[in-house]
Amino acid sequence: MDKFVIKTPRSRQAAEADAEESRQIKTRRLKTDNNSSNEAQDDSTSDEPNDSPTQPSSKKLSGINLDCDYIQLFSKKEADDLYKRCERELEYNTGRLAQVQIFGKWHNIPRQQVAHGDEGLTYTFSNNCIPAKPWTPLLMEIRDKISHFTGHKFNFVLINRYKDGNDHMGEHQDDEKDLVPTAPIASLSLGQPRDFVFRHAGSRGKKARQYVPPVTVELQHGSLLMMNYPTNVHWYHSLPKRKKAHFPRINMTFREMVV
Ligand SMILES: O=C(O)CCC(=O)C(=O)O
Repeated sequence: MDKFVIKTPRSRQAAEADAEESRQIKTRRLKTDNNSSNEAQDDSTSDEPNDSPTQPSSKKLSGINLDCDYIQLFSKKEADDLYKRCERELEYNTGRLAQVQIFGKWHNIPRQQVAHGDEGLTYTFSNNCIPAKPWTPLLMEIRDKISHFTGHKFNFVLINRYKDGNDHMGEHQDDEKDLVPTAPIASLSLGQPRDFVFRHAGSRGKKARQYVPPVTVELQHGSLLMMNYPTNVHWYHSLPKRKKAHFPRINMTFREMVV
């Protein structure tokens, strides 16, 4: 069985991270490359590196009200092909749809973004309402593969493209009222591996009620992170800046929106 490694962030990492993350605090890190070991429960039957699309390995990530499954869903070749098709076919939002409003002022988001989904669905964050573009054959193919594997249906996908480690996503909860509250969010990563950090809601800020170590997962090319209920109710998540990440990454979060 694999093990979580509990360690203090290296000073270089801390310097690269967002301001909150740079505090010298202990964090749990789930090692996700095929050769590492960690404390998470490993549901796979073999220690061999996974290159088979039919037998993805799965690791359970759990903690206080934290329930996630990390799965290497696509082989390297499959993930390479999907990444190339995404780069050829996806068109990201521009103008107001690529901005957020904070204290009445519009700012460009530090990444590219687009949403696709069933007709009429929208996604609202930071005072901006993003309409879903129609599903494309590529996105339906990915959605259906994830649905087949997980047994969950999704009617919406939010896609973020990070050109390098400077692009990032700040700490937030996916708690929009449009989301079916108990439905899982399926997060597919393609391209540059990046750290994804969970922080317990009660451990944030000056009024922190309790100390729960943050949990960091490096999301690999072709991996799927299932964020199951009630993770999103109790934990925030972010994709911090990483200076050593030089290549683009595409993330798709498949969601079930209220209809
Ligand atoms: O790119 C990522 O992995 C983060 C995505 C995310 O947090 C979100 O879509 O809410």
